[in-house]
Amino acid sequence: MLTLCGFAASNYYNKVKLALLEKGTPFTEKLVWTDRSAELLAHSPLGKVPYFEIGDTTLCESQVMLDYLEAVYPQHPLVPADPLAAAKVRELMQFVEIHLELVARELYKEAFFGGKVSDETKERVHKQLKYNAAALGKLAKFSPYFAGDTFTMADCVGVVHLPIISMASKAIYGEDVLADYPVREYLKLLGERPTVQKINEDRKANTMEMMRLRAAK
Ligand SMILES: N[C@@H](CCC(=O)N[C@@H](CS)C(=O)NCC(=O)O)C(=O)O
Repeated sequence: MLTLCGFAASNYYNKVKLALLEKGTPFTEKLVWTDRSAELLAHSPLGKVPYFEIGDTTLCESQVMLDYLEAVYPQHPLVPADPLAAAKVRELMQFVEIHLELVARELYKEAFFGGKVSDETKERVHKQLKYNAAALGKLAKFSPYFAGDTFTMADCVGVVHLPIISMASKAIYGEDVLADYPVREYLKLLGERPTVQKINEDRKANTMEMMRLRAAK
């Protein structure tokens, strides 16, 4: 039995959870906050979530976790059988994470958590985000799924990261760097899936809990 560790407000946690739900893989969830505790660092080298507990070992890095799932539970595949088509799906996922999510992440402190990001960082990130967002169209399909006509693991990335990137850029720059893409229609389509509805419900509940704990500090 797999245990998914982390918290449901995390986009990377939800990427993996959505893949588990879509594949129908049995799993349990363990609530782990990113508190840099010795216990967490013993399981996840940088104290990041998500990670799996599998027997007496652990596995971190969401993409590696998805690839492990695909290898061990090949039923309900989330990548095409053709190796090149599968690589194209992963290319899109990696592009979004390295060139959009990780870039936008520098804004989250101010966009979502009441902190402050320097003007220099905002300017640098804005330039990078605009440039990278323009290039997303070379890989993303939205036809109607993120990587083409079938739901794939790229959708586990699209549905969790695209809204956050849009929200962060709107909060900081007053403009959505993804405005040229049909993100709203895409999220509406994916929102019809019970798996995505479950992710969204759990995310909202966990975000409330996170805010309650912060306020109590
Ligand atoms: N590359 C990692 C990124 C995971 C990540 O950044 N998780 C965030 C939560 S959404 C986290 O653990 N942040 C706490 C920290 O960086 O200390 C993955 O794909 O799993």
